[in-house]
Amino acid sequence: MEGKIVKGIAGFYYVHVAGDSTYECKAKGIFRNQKIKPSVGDNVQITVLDEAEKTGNIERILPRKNIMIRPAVVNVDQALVIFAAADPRPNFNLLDRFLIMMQYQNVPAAICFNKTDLADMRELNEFAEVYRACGYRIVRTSAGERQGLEELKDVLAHKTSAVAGPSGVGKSSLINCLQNEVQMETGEISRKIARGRHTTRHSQIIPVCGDTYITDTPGFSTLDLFGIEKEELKHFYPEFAEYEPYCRFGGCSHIGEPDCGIKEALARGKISKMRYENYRLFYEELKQAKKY
Ligand SMILES: Nc1nc2c(ncn2[C@@H]2O[C@H](COP(=O)(O)OP(=O)(O)O)[C@@H](O)[C@H]2O)c(=O)[nH]1
Ligand SMILES: [Mg+2]
Ligand SMILES: [Zn+2]
Repeated sequence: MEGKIVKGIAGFYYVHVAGDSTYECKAKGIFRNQKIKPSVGDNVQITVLDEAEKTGNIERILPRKNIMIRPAVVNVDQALVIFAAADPRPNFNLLDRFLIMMQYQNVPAAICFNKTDLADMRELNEFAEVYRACGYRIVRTSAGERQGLEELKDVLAHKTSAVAGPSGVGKSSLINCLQNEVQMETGEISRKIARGRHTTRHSQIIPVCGDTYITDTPGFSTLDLFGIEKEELKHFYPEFAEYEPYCRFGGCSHIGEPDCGIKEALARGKISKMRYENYRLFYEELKQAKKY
């Protein structure tokens, strides 16, 4: 049988077989045979040991499409970066870091602004427009009032999406709105108690329906631009591409050089000032990091 590892805890792997159910599996012999450790997101072949008990053994890990480091999930089709429109206010520095790291890992990203019920919609639409103009698909939702869920489902359909975003923005609440099988614990209190079966302490994949999967991952509020060279940072800004041919210098960093297409586009309001300012900050950060 073939399935997908949706969760791994203490040497057990939970393998979801579409249209069937979830088997608790060991992975005896896998490391010896394939020299890799099973990971959440792996498509695997299993043999059933006990059909009534739903236990099995993983026999083979099928080839991986990609590997995401943070969150640690394999075979991801896209990232869904979730921020709250308010409470907490979106941190665009962090949003840009997420987008850069996803692009660096070759994972396309869509952005979800949740808690629209608390938002100043005019302000939110302006922010959304900045990112839409960069080529990102944007969804606006309220898990609280169950708004925007159809569009969100449309973005997720037939894909495995990795959720990313800071704590408290409503990641788990949204996942609960999308399906009924697994109810994640939500809110401040549950995070403090952290004893439930579905608190977000490990990465896990949740079947939404058919071939649509979503991962819930612990939120994180800082993100290192790990592994990126300052010279390649500009490649992770999709909106730069159109204006780069107008830079005088081929290797233009768009910081201090004269006749820079990006800075001209910035002056004409074609590139977002906020996005560019973060670019400069990140560039400087990567430059400093290199020194140590
Ligand atoms: N007003 C409002 N509150 C929300 C919404 N979505 C989630 N919340 C609340 O925000 C808090 C954090 O939600 P949670 O799903 O645990 O966030 P996570 O840390 O990103 O998984 C909880 O108290 C939720 O009830 C929303 O759309 N509107
Ligand atoms: Mg959560
Ligand atoms: Zn330039």
